[in-house]
Amino acid sequence: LQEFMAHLGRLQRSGIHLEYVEIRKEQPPGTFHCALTAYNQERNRYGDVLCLDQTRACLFPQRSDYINASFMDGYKQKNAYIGTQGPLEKTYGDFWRMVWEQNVLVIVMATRTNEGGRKKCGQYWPLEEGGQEVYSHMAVVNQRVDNHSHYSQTTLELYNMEQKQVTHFQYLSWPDYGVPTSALTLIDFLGAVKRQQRQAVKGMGPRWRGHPLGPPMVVHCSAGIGRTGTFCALDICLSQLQDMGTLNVCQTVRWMRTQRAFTIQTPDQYYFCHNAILEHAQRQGLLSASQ
Ligand code: PTR
Ligand code: PTR
Repeated sequence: LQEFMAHLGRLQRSGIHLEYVEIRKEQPPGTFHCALTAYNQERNRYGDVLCLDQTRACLFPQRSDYINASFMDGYKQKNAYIGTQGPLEKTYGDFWRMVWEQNVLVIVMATRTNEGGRKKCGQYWPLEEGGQEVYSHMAVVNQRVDNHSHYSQTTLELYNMEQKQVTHFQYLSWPDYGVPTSALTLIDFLGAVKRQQRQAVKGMGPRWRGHPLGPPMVVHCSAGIGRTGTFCALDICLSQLQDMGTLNVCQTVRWMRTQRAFTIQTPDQYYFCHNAILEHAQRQGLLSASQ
């Protein structure tokens, strides 16, 4: 943490912005062939936000195995996340198939479906308690909604051959290209998400034979790069801090961008990661308030 503080002290805000400008110059280390085939193109929400062939989360092959989604490593956990775009009506079935096939327990949504009169993400789950929808072959039932001040938490049951439960978390105060109004409320949200993931993994018992931290969490916003990247970077850096007492935002973001191209969209989002960690460290008493 001392090292991180010294680094921050040297850079100041404009220096952090410049560090991000340097990161942005690096080209994604792979190809986008699959995302660009004619059949798949209309399955991308944004023509300029594609996923790398090398890290994409493939569906079990049917007509196409494509969804705009990428595996991303977490802290000491390979494929801790699947970063993806906000589902399009056309891809609701693919999205739920991915959730089912990857044994996903937790979905994190960092956007609203509409912002500023523009559609940012489809309404891909039944919104009301008791509601149910069928997406391709999957029935999704809304069991319960808990509203918190900055987010909502929804328990969903999926029915295919068998039944599975997934918890959907939606963070409500984060405009795209922007940063959340409060770092600490986002960190509290992250805490709630992680608690649920831990609890759900425990609930799987010996049926789960993968990484002890469980199957990947699905994280999405509208394009699945700006807010999604910021959320994952923050999770990774806070885990680094907790485990090692230090962290490195720059390396974390550079690595993340090799897996889901273009993650973290603005200098302010990059700065926000630093600031959020500082606020967290202050709250935890790791720093005096004057630092
Ligand atoms: N890359 C990790 C690190 O930074 O330490 C090492 C690691 C890799 C740890 C994979 C756990 C891993 O999980 P899995 O059980 O999925 O291989
Ligand atoms: N070309 C799109 C646009 O600018 O409209 C790409 C885009 C959209 C990029 C949203 C990032 C966005 O934000 P987020 O990844 O946080 O949803």
